[in-house]
Amino acid sequence: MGATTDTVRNDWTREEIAVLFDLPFNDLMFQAQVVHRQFFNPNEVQISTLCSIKTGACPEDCKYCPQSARYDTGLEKEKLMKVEAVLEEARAAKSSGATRFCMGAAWRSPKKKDMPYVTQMVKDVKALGLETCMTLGMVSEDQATELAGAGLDYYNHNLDTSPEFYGDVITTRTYQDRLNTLGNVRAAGMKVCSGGIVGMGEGQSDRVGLLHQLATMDKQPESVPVNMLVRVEGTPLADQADLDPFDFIRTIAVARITMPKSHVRLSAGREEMNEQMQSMAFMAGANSIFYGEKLLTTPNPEASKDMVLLKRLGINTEKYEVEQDEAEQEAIVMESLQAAKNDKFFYDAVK
Ligand code: SAM
Ligand code: DTB
Ligand code: SF4
Repeated sequence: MGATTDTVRNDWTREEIAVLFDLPFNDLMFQAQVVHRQFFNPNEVQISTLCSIKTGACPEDCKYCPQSARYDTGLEKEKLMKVEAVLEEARAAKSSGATRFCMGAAWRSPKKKDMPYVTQMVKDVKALGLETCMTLGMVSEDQATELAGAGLDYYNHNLDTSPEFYGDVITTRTYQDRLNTLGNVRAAGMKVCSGGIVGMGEGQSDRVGLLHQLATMDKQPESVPVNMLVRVEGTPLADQADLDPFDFIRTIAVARITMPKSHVRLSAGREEMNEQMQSMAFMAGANSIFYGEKLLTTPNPEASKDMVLLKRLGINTEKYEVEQDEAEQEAIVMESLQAAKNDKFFYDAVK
C-alpha cells in the first residue's frame, strides 16, 4: 500500500489499519505527510472555540467525563444558557480569531422544550458569520432535521473508542445508539464531526477499531476530533496511567492516512502537551484545534499562546470563506500576539 491516494477509500480492513499503526514511526509520519499534502495546505489549521451551553448534572455514566452526575468532580452545574449570553461568547470567539463555534450540552439527548432555544442559538451564531457546531447527545431523525433546518453546519457525536472497549467506558448508551445518531445527522444533511479519546486504558487494537469504524462509514466524517484523555479528579479514569505520547501521535497519523479529506482535530489534552508534541501532531496531519482558554469544563492553552505557537511554526489559520477577509484575520493575529507580549509570563523563545 503506497502513501499516495487519489480517492477516499472506505473499505479499510482492521488488518490494514493495524499495519499502519505498526510502521516504524518515521515511515508512518512520512506517509501521513504525503497524504496530508495531497489534500490540504500543510501550513493551515482550522480553529474552533467551544462553549458549554449546559453544564454538568448529566445522567450518563461516561467514565472520563467531569459532567456526569454520578461522579463528584466539584463541578458547578449550570442550566441552559440564555441565547444572548451564548451570543456574547460567540462574538468574543470571533473577535479572537475562531471561525467555528461549537456549543456543547451535558445531555443524554435534547428535550422537546430545549429545541427552540438551541435552534435560535444556531441561527444567531450563524448570523455573526461563524460556522456552527453542536454536541447535545443523541438526536432523533426529527431533531437532526430541525437542527439542519436552523442552519447547523456540524453535529459532533463521538464514537469514543472501539466497539469492544466501549462497554468498559460507558454503559448507559450503546455503540449502536451512537451510530444511529450519526446516521440521523448524515440523513439530515449536516456535516459529521466524530472521533474519540486516546489514553483511557485501551489497547492499540482499540485505536485500530475506532479508526476502522470512522473510516469505513459510507461517507467519512468531515471532522475527526482526537482527544487525549483529560484526567479529572473524581471521575473513574482520574488515575489512568500516562499515555505514551507517540501512541497519541500515531493515532493522529493513521487517522490522517485513512481519512485523507477529513479535518483531524488535535482536541482535548493540549494543556498537558508541550509545544514539540503539538507540532508533531501537526506534522502527523492534525489540521484543526480547539482555541480559547477553556474546553467545556477543563482548561485549554491560552489563545494568545496558541497564536504565538502557530506563528512560530509558520502555520496560518484557515479562513471561513464566507465572512472573513485576510486583513481581518491578520489584524486578529497581530492583536493576539501583542496581548501575548504584554503577558509577563510570555517568553519569546525566538529572540
Ligand atoms: N453530552 C454530549 C455527548 O456526550 O454526546 C456532548 C458533550 S461530550 C462532553 C463530548 C465529548 O467530549 C465526549 O464524547 C468525549 O469524547 C469528549 N470528552 C469528555 N470528557 C473528556 C475528557 N475528560 N477527556 C477527553 N475528552 C473528553
Ligand atoms: C470533542 O471531541 N472534544 C470536545 C468537543 N468534542 C465537544 C470536548 C472535550 C471535553 C474535555 C473535557 C471538558 O472540558 O469537560
Ligand atoms: Fe454526559 Fe456527554 Fe459527559 Fe457522557 S460525555 S457524561 S453524555 S456530558
